[in-house]
Amino acid sequence: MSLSLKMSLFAATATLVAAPAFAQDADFLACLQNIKTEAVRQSVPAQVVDRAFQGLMPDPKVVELDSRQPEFSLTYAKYIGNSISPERISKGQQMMARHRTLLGELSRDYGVSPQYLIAFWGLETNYGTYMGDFQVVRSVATLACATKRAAFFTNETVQALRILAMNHMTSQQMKGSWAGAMGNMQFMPSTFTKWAVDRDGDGKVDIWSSAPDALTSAANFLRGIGFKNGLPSSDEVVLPKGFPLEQADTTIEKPVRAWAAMGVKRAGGGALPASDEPSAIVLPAGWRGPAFILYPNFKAVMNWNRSTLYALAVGILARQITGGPAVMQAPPADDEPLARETVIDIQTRLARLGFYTDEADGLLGPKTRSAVRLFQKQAGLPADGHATPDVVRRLQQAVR
Ligand SMILES: [Ca+2]
Repeated sequence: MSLSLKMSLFAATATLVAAPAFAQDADFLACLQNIKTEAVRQSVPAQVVDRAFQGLMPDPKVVELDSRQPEFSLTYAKYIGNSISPERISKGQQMMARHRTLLGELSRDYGVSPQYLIAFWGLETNYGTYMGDFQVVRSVATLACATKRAAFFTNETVQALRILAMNHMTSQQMKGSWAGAMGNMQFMPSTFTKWAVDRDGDGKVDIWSSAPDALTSAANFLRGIGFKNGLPSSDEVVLPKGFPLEQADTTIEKPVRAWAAMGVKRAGGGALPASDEPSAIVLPAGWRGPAFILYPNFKAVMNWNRSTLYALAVGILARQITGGPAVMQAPPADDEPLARETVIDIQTRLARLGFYTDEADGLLGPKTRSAVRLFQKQAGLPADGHATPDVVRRLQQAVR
């Protein structure tokens, strides 16, 4: 699911790069034959595979979408603005009310807070309103046989075939995103075969049209990836004056009490929970924007989708669904998404300063942030690791 979501968010600002040539029919058929061998080894009846693969051709749309590269990094402001809307919050509240009994049972049986299940549902498919119309077997077989991620998608295709076998459905009925994410919660086939549950007792696991099956499957998955009722995934906080900004990083963990002792408070002024759980502070829009403390459940949310902005959005939506406040601190208005080529440019300059040793890949990851911090320190700027247009300009002037 992480894959499809990130891709779909990027799609709006993506450029088309040259699509790889299609595999020759013979290559595609040989690839399908390999997948069939593995599926049969995993107890999928051969006739189920044959029916799914009969006349199957690679999907050129899937190959094209897979070849797109994000042109810009996403900013916190843009991501959260796209993810959280008054409509999404109020529809989430309606869903909480509509499924109250089931959600209460799931909270008791699986230890996952209802508002998180509803928040994932809202972010993945807007509560089931867009689940994708691609044929999943065709999508994942195309990705297995015509892209560089063969091993991952070979397994996904095998798992998709197992779903056909266990659910007695046709591959035409099994719909999803172009990258194979399915149903209300956008489960990849391998997530489905490992975690999906038949809750309504009709003998089929239907994550497309049964809300009980979809929500229970999400609860089972979320528990499986480490979510526990207790502290939320994150809280907005206010940092005291003089807070050492280089400590605001996902890699620096302290007990919640230790941050409180440094003067970190909840946004709005309340005290942090009296807890010894490990936690980290992040500044997703830099030191001028909101600060968040990340509790252990944040890591569980990241196991669903490995994007910090996605995980922050889950926590923000979950809070507002239960009537909690919106994020109080506005992000700076002059923050801008950086073009991939700009990120490559600053990585190259940071490397010349000896601050960055990785490949210049155009992605704003932890190593780039850490290199930006070193430059900011040297330049006497607040060391938040956030590459604003101003930081980029100063770096370009400093390193020619
Ligand atoms: Ca069912």
